[in-house]
Amino acid sequence: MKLAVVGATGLVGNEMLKVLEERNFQFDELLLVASERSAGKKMSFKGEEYTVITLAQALEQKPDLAIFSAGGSTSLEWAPKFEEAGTIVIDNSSAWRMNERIKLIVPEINAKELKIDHRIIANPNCSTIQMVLALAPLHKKYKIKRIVVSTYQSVTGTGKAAVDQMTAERKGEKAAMVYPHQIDMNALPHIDVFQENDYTKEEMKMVNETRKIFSDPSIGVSATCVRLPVVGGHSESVNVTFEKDFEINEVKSLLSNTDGVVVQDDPKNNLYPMPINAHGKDDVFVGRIRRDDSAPNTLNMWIVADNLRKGAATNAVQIAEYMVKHSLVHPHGFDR
Ligand code: A2P
Ligand code: 11C
Repeated sequence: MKLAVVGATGLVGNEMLKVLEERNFQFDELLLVASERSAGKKMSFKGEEYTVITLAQALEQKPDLAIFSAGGSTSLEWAPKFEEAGTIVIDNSSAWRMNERIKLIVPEINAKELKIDHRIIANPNCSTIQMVLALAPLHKKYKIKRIVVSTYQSVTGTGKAAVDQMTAERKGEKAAMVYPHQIDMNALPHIDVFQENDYTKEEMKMVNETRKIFSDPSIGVSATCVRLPVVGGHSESVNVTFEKDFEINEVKSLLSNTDGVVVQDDPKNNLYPMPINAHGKDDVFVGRIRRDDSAPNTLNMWIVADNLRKGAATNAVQIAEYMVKHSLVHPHGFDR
């Protein structure tokens, strides 16, 4: 099996390599791919040195599996070329997510939708993944009617250049501006580009991706996405209304028994999820679980996860693991 990591020099790519190593993902050959700017650069994986190559060079080598985290336009242009060459593409960008022929997968929720003819598979947006993972067991039991979510997102979601902007501002140095405003000591209610309807693209991803993952276009979702000068993870305040009523203890127990979810909810001891603790972890942390007494069947909770892990690299590697386990990736040399 020949594996390509596209965007290997970026923040998600870097996390991807850590996750592949930690989970001992099996392959025979690894291609580290980035832009022409990085071609020839040396990187190491499990103590071995690799030379970064371009997308064109990687394509010539016809990898069996490629995990893309190099932005939407790169995926839009190159994923079909790899697909054509017989490569399975797991794509972290927003380029393919809402395409009807493409599956949008959070393995714990809908991996069963994956079949042999799916050659490009989309990884959802980080803020969507952590929210739907925590909501999935509750949706199954009580059926979601409406979600109102406000996010508090880490600068790592934008990439390396954004972390550099924040760090320079913090040191009082001149920063190369990635955001339209200073990010350090600030909060920007602006993630990704504004749409015709005055919501941002990030907000609309939360609406549309949630409906697609739950296969339920009737779920109401209203999102406000905010960037904070934080690294380590995205936090979300989620207010969710169900069709059926619930018991708080049952909600906590359902969440505690969900794979990939950890309940941290002991307000008397100041225990609640925080990005500083989620950093580097694969789980989604949930706390501040409480009834919203202002509306029927409505719950408040606080959801935190490392956006580079379960929000990106870990989820993508879990998709790859599922596909290998279910023989949906053919080893190198298999006659396609
Ligand atoms: P490079 O380092 O050569 O620019 P981040 O989100 O942290 O900024 O990382 C983005 C990743 O996507 C990097 O690995 C970057 O490579 C890669 N990338 C960006 N544009 C392209 C492109 N046109 N072709 C291939 N890789 C790209
Ligand atoms: C952010 N959620 O935090 C974004 C990053 O659609 O995959 C991921 C963008 C995407 O800025």
